[in-house]
Amino acid sequence: MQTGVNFVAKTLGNWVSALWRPLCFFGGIAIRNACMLRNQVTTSEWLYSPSGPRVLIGSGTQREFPLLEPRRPIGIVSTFTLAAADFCPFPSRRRFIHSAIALSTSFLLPKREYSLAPNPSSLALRGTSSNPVIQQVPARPPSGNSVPVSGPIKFENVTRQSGVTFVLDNSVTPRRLQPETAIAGVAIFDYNNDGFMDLFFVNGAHLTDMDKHDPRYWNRLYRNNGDGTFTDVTEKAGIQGKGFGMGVAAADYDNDGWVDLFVAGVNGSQLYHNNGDGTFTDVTAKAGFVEAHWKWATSAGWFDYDNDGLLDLFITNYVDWSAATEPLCTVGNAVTYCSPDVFTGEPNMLFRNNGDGTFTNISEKSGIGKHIGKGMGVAFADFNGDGYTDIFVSNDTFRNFLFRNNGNGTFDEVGVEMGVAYNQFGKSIAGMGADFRDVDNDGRPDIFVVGMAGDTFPLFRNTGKDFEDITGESGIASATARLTGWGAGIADLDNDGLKDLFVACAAILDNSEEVIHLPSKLPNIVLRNTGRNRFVDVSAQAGPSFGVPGAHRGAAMGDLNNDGRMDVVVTNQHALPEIWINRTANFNHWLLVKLVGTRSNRDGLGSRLKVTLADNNALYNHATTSTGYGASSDPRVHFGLASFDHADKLEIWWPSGIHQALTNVKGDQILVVHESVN
Ligand SMILES: [Ca+2]
Ligand SMILES: [Ca+2]
Ligand SMILES: [Ca+2]
Ligand SMILES: [Ca+2]
Repeated sequence: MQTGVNFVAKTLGNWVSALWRPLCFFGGIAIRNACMLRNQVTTSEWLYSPSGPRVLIGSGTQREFPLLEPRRPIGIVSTFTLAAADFCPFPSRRRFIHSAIALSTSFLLPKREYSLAPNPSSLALRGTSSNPVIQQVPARPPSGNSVPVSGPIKFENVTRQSGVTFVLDNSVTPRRLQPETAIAGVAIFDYNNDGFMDLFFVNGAHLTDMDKHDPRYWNRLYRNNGDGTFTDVTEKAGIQGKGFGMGVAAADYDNDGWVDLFVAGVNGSQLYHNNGDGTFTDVTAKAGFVEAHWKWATSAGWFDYDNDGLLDLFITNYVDWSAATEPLCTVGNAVTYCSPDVFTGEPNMLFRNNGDGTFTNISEKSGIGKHIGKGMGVAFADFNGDGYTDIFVSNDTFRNFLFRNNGNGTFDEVGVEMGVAYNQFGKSIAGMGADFRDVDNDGRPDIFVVGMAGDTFPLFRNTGKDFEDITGESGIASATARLTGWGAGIADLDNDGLKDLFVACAAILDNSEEVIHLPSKLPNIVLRNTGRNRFVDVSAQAGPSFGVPGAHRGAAMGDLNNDGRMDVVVTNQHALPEIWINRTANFNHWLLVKLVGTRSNRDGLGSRLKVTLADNNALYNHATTSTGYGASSDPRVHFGLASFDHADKLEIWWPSGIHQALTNVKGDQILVVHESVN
């Protein structure tokens, strides 16, 4: 963006009104009026000159506003149209200005912000909770004794040489039926316990009969051979599937040491038990699931809501849909996928694991079933540090849900009071994928959720009391305002100790070129965490093939080649998936922790981990496989250690309540930790 734009930057105070007006101006007449109404600030005609305007755009923190004068703001105007339209309705003027300013800065100055140097300290607040995980909160990311040579985050798409030939088939119909655009997810999991993460892809079915008999519609399981190649073992595993699939959730629900699979679908879902010999058995009926349970399920996730050592199953349901009743939706002469608004939402479901291979539907009893939404992604974390795992659900064109686990078998939906129900403009977004992790290493899990163009992708920072929307000031709003995201994940992609963001992007309409004159295929994006809760879009530096657009959907995160760099697998409609091997070149160290629960669930899901480095700074993460949209990620808990070759201390708070501490843990290894019952 610096091309052709000539800035003058200086620091001034009290330029709030002057700075604010041009942002509204960019939004056009309607937006300008809205701003005038709320804030009684009149627009200046001199800004409205269509030829060569000198536009003042502020940036910086609240007290100081460096001014930027783009002498030739070509190309800026169009971006601000969208951003300003969203910013103007912001209820608090001060906050609005701050957000808008942050947005303008990061948009105008990507090069200035883009730094490969070790990161400055974060803005994390210090914890006050009595919870031991949250209590000790060194606020700064690690700064090592030796400076790491940090190259940009880089990915290489290795699908073509990997042997993975899966093509996601959504069975496009002339009517454009709703499930077509919503598919589908992917799992990164180790089904044969050889230490290499394998891949499972969910596939569609023939429409409108929802039949999977043609192998083109089979779900596919690929064994990771450990040498960069994968072998299709679908038939041997007996896991071709049934019906029109959506999402997948992997975990060892029966604690036998073999990871099992739940596949969520439009017309029924399936539970597959891993037999430990390379085969799976469909145990859906045996486990107590009946036809009446099934609604259109998009995602699912395993977690232990009552800490009894048995993983329970949460299923996000979307809308009440059938091919027979779906209306024909059009824009002009073009048939399009309908807005979710034309369908009735569905409640989500929670099934308790009885420990004998069966499950009990406790959706009503737990309070989960009381809330009707249009569920898409689901992510777990203990946001309030009470030792019980909570649930975040993103809803499509409906407010997000945050189910607080009360620890007594019930949940309260607290999305509104906690500040995560709506985006910073008070708007419900077309929520898609979500991840729920501690991005600023203050010991409190934050929430990242993605939506459609105009929503921006909210980042909700957990303050310890509630969540603060930092999408604008973090730089994420400007990077994502024009994007539509599906899969999403939070992971430290360059092992510098700060978790970064990855989003699989594509429009919802496959004919959006025709309908709204916008591309239907989009490139994925990666946003680098530069500390101080700031993120920079580094997609352009992420490798020569990274910017290739696609009809991307699900994204799972994990380390496929066990080199400590987190890889990403993205599904792509009518195309091969993208297996993005992380090629980031630097000298940063890392740690992958594979948990083996004994009193807790065997996968250790829900465990909270804290790494303390030699400079007393701390890093936090927790064990979960439920990330993004319809995706299931590597269960191992990843840490980038920056320049530190070891962790002074690794602490684990298991769901059982057991606290375990290891000292002087060597970095650059996959560490297996068995839950200590002493
Ligand atoms: Ca494996
Ligand atoms: Ca199992
Ligand atoms: Ca990072
Ligand atoms: Ca890797």
